[in-house]
Amino acid sequence: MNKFVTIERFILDNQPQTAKGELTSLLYDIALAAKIISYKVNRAGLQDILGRVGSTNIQGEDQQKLDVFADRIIFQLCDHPGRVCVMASEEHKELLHIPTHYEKGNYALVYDPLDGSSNIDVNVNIGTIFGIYRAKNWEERGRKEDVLQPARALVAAGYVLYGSSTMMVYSTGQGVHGFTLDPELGEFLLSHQDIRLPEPPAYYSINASYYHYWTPQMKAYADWLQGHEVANAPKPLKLSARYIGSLVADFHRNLLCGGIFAYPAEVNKPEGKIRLLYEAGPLSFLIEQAGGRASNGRENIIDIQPTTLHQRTPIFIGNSYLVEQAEKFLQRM
Ligand code: P6P
Repeated sequence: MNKFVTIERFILDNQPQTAKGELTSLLYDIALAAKIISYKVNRAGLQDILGRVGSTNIQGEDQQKLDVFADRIIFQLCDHPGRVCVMASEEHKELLHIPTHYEKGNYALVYDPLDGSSNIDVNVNIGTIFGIYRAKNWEERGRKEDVLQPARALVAAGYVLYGSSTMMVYSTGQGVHGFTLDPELGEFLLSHQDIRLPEPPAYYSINASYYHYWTPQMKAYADWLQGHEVANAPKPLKLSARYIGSLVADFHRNLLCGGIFAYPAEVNKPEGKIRLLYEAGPLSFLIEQAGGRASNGRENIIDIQPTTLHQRTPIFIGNSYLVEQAEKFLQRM
């Protein structure tokens, strides 16, 4: 007899007593948003929802219709139930406040509604990334201080991967757990309990087309990842290259198979591309829960204090040994 464990049941059964209630309900709300977005993503080719809306987001990137849809769904499902006091989204320059006619809650939600959107029109996996903080000051109606917290302060983080199946993977600090959407039931069912990074790692993910823009130290690390012996470095591991160009998809494969994803700084782009608050931060929380690490090349990303909503960070995330080697290579004189 199959033991169907829905995400709702699992969240409820595994929340610390203190958190039962608002956080549990907020995770339900995000799971519901994921189901609605999944419905649209899986029909994107059949409805007039592919392509651009003709506007650009704060990042200056063309906004895809599905980006805008996903952003709106998450905000609308979370703005009124009274769990959240403020939100920050990749698609909005400023904070998203809770309308004054709604009760405010005690959590702050940060999210990238649809990461990897350049892959939408070519049917490649895309994803939603989210992080949940406890508000710093429960009296106020949500301020920047409530979202500008290091990822170590997260009370929950996760992602949704829209691919051959839709999966929701999250952690509340008690391990990383994966749920697969059963389209007939319309339920996320527990499919990957207690995900741990396997050893040895199998993959490295990096966009080698930027090789010429990297520092000599980063080039040496990339050569080492490819299997080249490098002076004064340990023997390289046998790794295969996989790069989808969709952060959530690359992260998810490395989480399940072992590996590292790197989006390093370039000589003229010291901050790299990946955003700290709603991409690197939540994923660094997850990877530590799964036995791995995330670094910007010098320090753990989970401990970086964000100063602005959309700041970027170089990122090396996954297998602890490979991340540690990245730091050693990058700190060479
Ligand atoms: P590049 C998607 O736009 C994204 O932010 C991540 O999902 C992905 O890992 C990265 O950019 C890909 O960037 O420069 O390799 O195309």
